[in-house]
Amino acid sequence: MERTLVLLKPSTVMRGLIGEVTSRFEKKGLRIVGMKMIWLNDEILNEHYAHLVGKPFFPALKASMMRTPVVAMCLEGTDAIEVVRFITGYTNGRKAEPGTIRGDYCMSNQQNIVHASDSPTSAAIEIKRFFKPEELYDLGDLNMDRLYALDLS
Ligand code: IDP
Ligand code: MG
Repeated sequence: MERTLVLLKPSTVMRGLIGEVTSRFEKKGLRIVGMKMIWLNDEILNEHYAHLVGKPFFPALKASMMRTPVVAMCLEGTDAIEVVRFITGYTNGRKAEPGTIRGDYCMSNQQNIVHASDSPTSAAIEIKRFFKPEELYDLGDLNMDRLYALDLS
């Protein structure tokens, strides 16, 4: 069972899509084990997007991430990191496949609806960045038989 970090970006908040996008993850069968709104600042964004410092769009990206609070959520499931990236779709919304979240909800490369951790290493770091241990819940085997049936190992 894996956990991954998702942020619903300010474009999602401003466009009233929090419920719809959250619903995509829930309907897929990912379990929400932590969820809250946070207003991000320079410090956390410099850390979170450290791999993009120096890119020409970096200041605009940071400004766009601070326009409203974001919704941070920790999602749990078998192969959750890969599954969430797969249903999130390609970074640029104009190139993302229809059926993916970015493909269905945005036209932007920058304001592309969600952030999703891209590897087990970054998921572990990012979950810690946005959640204290006591803000994450253990749901035990709740609904597991319906979500996975005999897939469980
Ligand atoms: P990802 O979100 O698909 O993992 P990254 O390359 O990690 O993509 O970039 C992080 C975020 O930076 C993207 O989600 C997007 O908001 C923004 N971004 C990435 N590349 C560009 C670009 O070429 N122009 C504008 N914004 C970009
Ligand atoms: Mg990334």
